[in-house]
Amino acid sequence: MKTILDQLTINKNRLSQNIEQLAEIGKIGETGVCRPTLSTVEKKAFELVSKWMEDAGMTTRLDNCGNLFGRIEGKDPDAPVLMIGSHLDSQPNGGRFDGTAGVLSGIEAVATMTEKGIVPDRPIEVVSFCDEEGWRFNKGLFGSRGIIGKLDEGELGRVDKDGVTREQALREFGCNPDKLSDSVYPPGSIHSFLELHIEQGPLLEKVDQPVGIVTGIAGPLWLTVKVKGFAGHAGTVPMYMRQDALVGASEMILSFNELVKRDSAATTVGTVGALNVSPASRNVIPEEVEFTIDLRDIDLDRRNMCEYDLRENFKQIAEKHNVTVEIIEDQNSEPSFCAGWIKDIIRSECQHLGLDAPNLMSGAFHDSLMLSNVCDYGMIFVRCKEGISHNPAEFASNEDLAIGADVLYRTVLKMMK
Ligand code: HGY
Ligand code: MN
Ligand code: MN
Repeated sequence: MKTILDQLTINKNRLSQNIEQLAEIGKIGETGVCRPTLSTVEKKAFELVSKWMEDAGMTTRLDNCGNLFGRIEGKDPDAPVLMIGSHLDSQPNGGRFDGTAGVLSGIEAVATMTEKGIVPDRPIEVVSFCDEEGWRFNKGLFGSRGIIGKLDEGELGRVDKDGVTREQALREFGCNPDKLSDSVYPPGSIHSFLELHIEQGPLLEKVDQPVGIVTGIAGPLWLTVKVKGFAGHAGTVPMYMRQDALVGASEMILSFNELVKRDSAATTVGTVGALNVSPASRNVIPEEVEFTIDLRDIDLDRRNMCEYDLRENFKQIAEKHNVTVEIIEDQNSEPSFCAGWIKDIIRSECQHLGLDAPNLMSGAFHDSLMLSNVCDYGMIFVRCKEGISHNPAEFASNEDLAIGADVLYRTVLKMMK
């Protein structure tokens, strides 16, 4: 009996070699990567991936938002484009499959079409979006928001930990941030969007399936919380007289953690990933604390309720500790749902391969979340070991990645009409 791997059309070895070769760029330790957005490391990755795009028969370009595009023309070059993509930037201590699996599978699908002499009815573009992860400038999905015209005021002025602005980083990368609007796709010019990504969760491994069909993406709310107290001598200020910003912030963080867990059946998740204390001296009562909030849910009403409650709680805790609290909104993306017709295509292509692919929601956000503002989209998830991601231990097998890429290729053949 033919195994699934015997039925694949895409070139499994080329895909796995490309993934391994790309993983060397920005490599940390044995299996990790650090590929900051708009860095010289990402630039090297773009040079390598551009070559693979051209080998696959695509023309390539870098737009002013720092996005790398490969394009093959369709029989109707003016038809709205079928876009496939993800990202090559990584977390500071990330894994080698997050984002790269989607870009390289997209290239593999087009390379296979070119080898078979298949000309799509409509143009196809494979894209690596700029700054999907959002950690360098504390606001993500920059490139995908850029092409749909959803950049906010002040984006170019955001600075990284070294004081480099996004504007400077774009210029050094070879982009012209004075012409961001040139990168916007006119309404109706993108037919649909398809993204393959590792699941970054444990479900596919649990049900022993190599791929899954994404139903929707939880919407992230990113906040920065600034707590201000009063610096004092650690040895002389009595406890009852203190305005300790760190004690106040700690109580806020614990209250937030309790809040997001209150409904155990809910899909609400909340994380405080970064915290800074100043003046950060052992014998000075902390004057200022700044920490980040990442709150997500596929249910927007429930997420909004959580946000309201956390704001009320933080106000009360600040009063209790005689400190002030300021909450700044960095990012607010609503949840979105995949198009039924694309899910149906993915499901039928999985069935042709003898796969019983489960439906699943994505707790992680993706560039698809932004494209959902302008077109229908679908996502294919690939199993990853123990659901680990944003961690050098992230792992997806060559076999699962090849099966996912083949499902992507088959889905493209249907969507490109
Ligand atoms: O944070 C996320 O969900 C994505 O992996 N950047
Ligand atoms: Mn990702
Ligand atoms: Mn990620």
